[in-house]
Amino acid sequence: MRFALFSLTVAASAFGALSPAAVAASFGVQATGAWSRPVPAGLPTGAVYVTLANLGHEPDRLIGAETPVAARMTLHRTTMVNGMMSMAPVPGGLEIAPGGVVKIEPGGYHFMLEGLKGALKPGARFSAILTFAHAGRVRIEVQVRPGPTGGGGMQMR
Ligand SMILES: [Cu+2]
Repeated sequence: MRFALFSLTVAASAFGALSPAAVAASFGVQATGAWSRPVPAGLPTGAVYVTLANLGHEPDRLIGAETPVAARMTLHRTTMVNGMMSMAPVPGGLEIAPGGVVKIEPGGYHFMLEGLKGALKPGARFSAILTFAHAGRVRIEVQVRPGPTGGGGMQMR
């Protein structure tokens, strides 16, 4: 898996030296499989999931995220406390070891979308920017689709 991702990075770098995505990838973080559950109009919150791979030789750190579809996009961690699911922002960002893969997926981490500006409809796509301490800004395309558990993996209240 790591080798496949690495060759993708090399191809991207060779393809367009001026593309921001290619420049970011050459510093070693690859973001794949970004998705979000559908959210009907009028609801303020949603969640984004993605797999991050650090292909570089140094640790990197996810330090921020933004998207045009919501006022705020913040990394949260879901934990079980006394049998109740709760979530909280992750202080200090998320470190990814060299060669490491972090799956931001239901039940663990998620990017919390707050202040959604409209519905997230099944089949739609939207963009987001993830910011890393070393890799810089990495643009992702988020696909809106139902989650593997039918929407029950993250409770907002
Ligand atoms: Cu959250």
